[in-house]
Amino acid sequence: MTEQKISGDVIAQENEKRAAAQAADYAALGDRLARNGVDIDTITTKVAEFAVAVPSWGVGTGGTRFARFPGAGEPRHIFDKLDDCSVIHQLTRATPTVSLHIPWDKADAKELKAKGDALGLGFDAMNSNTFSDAPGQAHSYKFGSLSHVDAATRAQAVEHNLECIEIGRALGSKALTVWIGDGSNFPGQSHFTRQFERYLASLAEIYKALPDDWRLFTEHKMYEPAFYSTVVQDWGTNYLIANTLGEKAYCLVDLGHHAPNTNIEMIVARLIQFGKLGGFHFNDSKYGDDDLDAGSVEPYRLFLVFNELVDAERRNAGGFHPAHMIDQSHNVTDPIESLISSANEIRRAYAQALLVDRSALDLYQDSNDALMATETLKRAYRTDVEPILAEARLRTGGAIDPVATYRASGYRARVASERPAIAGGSGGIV
Ligand SMILES: [Mn+2]
Repeated sequence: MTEQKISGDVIAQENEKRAAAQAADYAALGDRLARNGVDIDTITTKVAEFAVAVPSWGVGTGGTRFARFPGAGEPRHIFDKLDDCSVIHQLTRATPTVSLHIPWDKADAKELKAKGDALGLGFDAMNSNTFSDAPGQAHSYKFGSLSHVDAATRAQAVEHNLECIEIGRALGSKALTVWIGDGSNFPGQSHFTRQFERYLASLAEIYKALPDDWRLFTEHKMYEPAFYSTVVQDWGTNYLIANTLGEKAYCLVDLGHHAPNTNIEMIVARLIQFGKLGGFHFNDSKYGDDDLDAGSVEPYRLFLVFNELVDAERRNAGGFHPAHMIDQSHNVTDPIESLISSANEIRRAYAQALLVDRSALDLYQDSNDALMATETLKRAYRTDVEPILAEARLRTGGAIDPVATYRASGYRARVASERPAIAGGSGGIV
């Protein structure tokens, strides 16, 4: 019996208030889609099957390098974090797994597994951390980790990643995500080639320890914390890494890790074409790695990314099974509400992309009809798919309106009385 943090009665009462309107809206949208030969239930079933992992670090309030303003009832440790993650999944039915971060979430693996099982949650990709120093570690990562000039520091960073794999094995995880803060702050500070050679050698050692049924995801980021150069700065370098390491190595695309205006959907298409798209860290951004809620600033771009994913799904692109994860920092909202909303936005983009008339699009592309080609995408994007998203939640035991239901449940006030506020603390942006 799964432990439920929100009472089933609250969900039922809240759904009851909205059931008639939902049924009417779903029927109306179903009629409209049927006129175009689309069966709404087929779309709803696919949406209901679409899952995205939540990051354990996302349920704590984030911050910037200037300050962090803690919220009420913040999780004190990984077990509280898992409780909060289970609330998101209970209401959305879209987030059955949690991505852990070591050492922030370090705890006895058996206890973690038991807690996950009790809450009905699984464990997604493990995330290592060699971008900050853990208390008591022998060698500092101030000047890098896997690419550090000192062999002992590199060995320590490799060892940490091997430990993450071991913990992940005990939890049923099947992937390791490596993002490093290595780079340089000044021209001339680091030798680009030697630094990248050291990185590749370190990563090869980690790759060797990877279980056969695991995947290794490397994440590129153009800048920050190193401001002049980063070792894995873009998808080109990321592709070189995945290609050099072998078939279990894939590129992870974090939407916020690119320069503004970068055509990310095209990067996604290239990585799919060459069988190296590992998955995503979903978030949104305006200027840099803002880690804003998915779809909050550029929902059309999120749709265009999903347009590529649905296209690949339809034509059974080789090696295509991307991992979907959220990576966000919630600075001014209740993190649970932001993650609920983001999971919905990600599913929304997926549902809209499923509505693209692909045979029409093929014809317009092949006849150089630019206007109708782009209009075909817009037509799908303009469809209000909210009744489909709500129906997918309702049919799987979730909430028609998950944020309203969460607020009605009083969960935040309840945990606030049990969890004292933590001053400072780490927000965590990776
Ligand atoms: Mn990320």
